[in-house]
Amino acid sequence: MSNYSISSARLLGRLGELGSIGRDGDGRLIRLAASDTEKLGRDKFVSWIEAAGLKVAVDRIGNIFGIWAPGGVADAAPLMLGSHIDTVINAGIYDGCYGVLAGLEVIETLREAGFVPSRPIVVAAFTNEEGVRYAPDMMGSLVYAGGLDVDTALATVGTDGSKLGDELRRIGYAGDRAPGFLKPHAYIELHIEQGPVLEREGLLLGAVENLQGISWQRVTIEGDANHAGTTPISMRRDAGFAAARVVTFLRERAKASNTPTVATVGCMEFQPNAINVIPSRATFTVDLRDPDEDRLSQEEAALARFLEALSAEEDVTISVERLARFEPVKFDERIVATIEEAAKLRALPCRRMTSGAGHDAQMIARIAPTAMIFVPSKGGISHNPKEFTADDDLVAGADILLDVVRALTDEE
Ligand code: HGY
Ligand code: MN
Ligand code: MN
Repeated sequence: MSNYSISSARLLGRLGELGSIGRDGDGRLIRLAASDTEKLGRDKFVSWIEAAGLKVAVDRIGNIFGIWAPGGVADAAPLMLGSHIDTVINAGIYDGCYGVLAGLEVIETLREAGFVPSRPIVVAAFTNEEGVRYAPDMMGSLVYAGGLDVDTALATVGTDGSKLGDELRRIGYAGDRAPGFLKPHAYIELHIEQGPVLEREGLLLGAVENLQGISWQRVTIEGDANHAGTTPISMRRDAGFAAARVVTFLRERAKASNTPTVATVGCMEFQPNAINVIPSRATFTVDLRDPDEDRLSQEEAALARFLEALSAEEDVTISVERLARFEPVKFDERIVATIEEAAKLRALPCRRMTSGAGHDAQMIARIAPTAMIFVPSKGGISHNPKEFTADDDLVAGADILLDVVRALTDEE
């Protein structure tokens, strides 16, 4: 198979351009799902799809698709590429955007090379992968895969009190296509690793064979506001202290276990949040992950037991709301092997690995054979403006995506 290669200038230029869209006054990149800044990113992506001569489609949850369906193969199930272009708060420029723009780049390169695929090729940008404004994360791909009813998703109320459906309408991305309107023949997602493994092992590519389970919960602890100076420790119902005990419980338990379990308290709010008032309420989130479903369930049960005991010891009331729960996912062996084969043909060092992060691929794997390709993250850093992947690695990853796409659409 003669080696095509993507246009590095076009891919890297677009990554930089998209990465400049949605910066706040302090230069932080923030394109939360269905926000004004994300609209600007969406508009830019749609303009690139149209300039490439692809058909644009938007479904009811706002997922955007660029469709290349050459005559004669238009009715075949498409090969789907993609990821997301929404970001976390103060994000890097590669998370999600790399997979979407590389997918578009692969299609443009193949069209320019006169390649005629055996099936349509589609690039997708899924709505609300990050889940920062509206939980759960990977929402657009979950709806697309039939894992969440679209009207239920559109009714989701965000952390800012907005409703997803209203916001999609407001930014002009409440599409008309039914989620799932294209049933993929296969789905491949190219993504930065967002972890330290490839860099630590001096490897360039990850053929991702599975993805760990995710559990998101919001915990509310109710105590009593009281005077910080006059209230003896023994008489306090201190929601803030109780919350702090949960944070240390989670870290100490994960640290003591010799398992890959990870636990994170990423958001925490106190009420009334005043320096001289004992917090009457603490609201925080718990993100638990593990590649093994039984262990993940055990961690959830251990937290529930701890909260019960804590409530009695600290004389506080504790309530828990589940925000997301996804079991670990195994990807398609044939596609993983195709990724490894493509790396071998280009003599690029590659290893099989697990994804620590959640991705749209874990949802689309419910409806089509799916796998992912990783490239290294410098220092394993992500969800941070210091997120970085070397240009050569970005281009090599996109070339491997190109080769895998050709292998999967070169069939007679
Ligand atoms: O949470 C995740 O792993 C993904 O970045 N949404
Ligand atoms: Mn991502
Ligand atoms: Mn992310």
